[in-house]
Amino acid sequence: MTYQNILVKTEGPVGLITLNRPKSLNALNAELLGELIDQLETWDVADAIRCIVITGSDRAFAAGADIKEMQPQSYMDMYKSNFFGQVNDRISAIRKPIIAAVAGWALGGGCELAMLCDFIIAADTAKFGQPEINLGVMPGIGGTQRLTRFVGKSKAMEMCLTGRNMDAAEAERSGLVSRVVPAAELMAEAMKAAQAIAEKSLPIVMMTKETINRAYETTLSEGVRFERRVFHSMFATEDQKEGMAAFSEKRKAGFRDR
Ligand code: CO8
Repeated sequence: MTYQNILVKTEGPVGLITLNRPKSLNALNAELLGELIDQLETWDVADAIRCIVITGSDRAFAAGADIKEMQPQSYMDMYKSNFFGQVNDRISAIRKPIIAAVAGWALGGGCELAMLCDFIIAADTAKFGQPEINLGVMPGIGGTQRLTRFVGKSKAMEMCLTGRNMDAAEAERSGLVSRVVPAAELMAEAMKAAQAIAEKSLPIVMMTKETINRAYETTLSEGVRFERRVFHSMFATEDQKEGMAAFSEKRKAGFRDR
């Protein structure tokens, strides 16, 4: 499949998607998002891919949904197409891990896309924000919900109500990103993390992702119960036997995804 708005490559078991609409700072139009989802869904069921990285350019991860495309849309257009709803639902349904490697602007839908990934590694140049209020709307791809869960009510309210951005250091302090690295090292660090994940047992990785995501969907006691059930089920895998045997035998585990 040839794409117009994203670049796609693989490095061993890691799939890398680079958002590529440089003239509009990777503004997320329908075509780009369609291509992104298509590639994510393709890799989600491809045996050769074990972890996915999404990145943008040095200047922008993505400066938001495409304002020029959205401007003339009516309520009925938005309601009937439910396009942003599908973006949220289909990216949330990806079972393999996705890392966002963010440099420059991650605004509006760009910040929401980064938050839809499983964790964010940020360059020291990264800037996160939900400036939709300046456009007479609010976040619409999960931003009001995810930002509030990730950084707390006070910061989420301030950002969404005033449109103020966070720099990378504040994003790390607030728990929005897992860590900040020098911009020149962003891709190497993100790919290293992805390669490390790719060496684990893929089914165990997928179950771990699913279980952590339960924390946002349920009560503590139900989440712990879910964790226990999944944890017990891991003892039916060959990879649990191999991982623990390798530790005792002081060797590297050879996981077989079984
Ligand atoms: N959409 C369309 N075009 C954009 C966008 C965007 N979000 N962001 C930047 N561009 C374009 C600019 O129009 C400009 O194009 P041109 O050269 O043709 O004039 C080009 O990219 C470069 O941008 P600037 O000249 O503005 O670059 P600066 O370095 O001066 O500024 C900024 C960079 C601060 C990032 C600035 O471009 C900006 O403020 N962008 C808009 C940020 C924004 O408001 N994002 C939120 C968008 S709304 C959204 O994401 C809602 C998502 C959910 C909707 C769900 C509805 C149901």
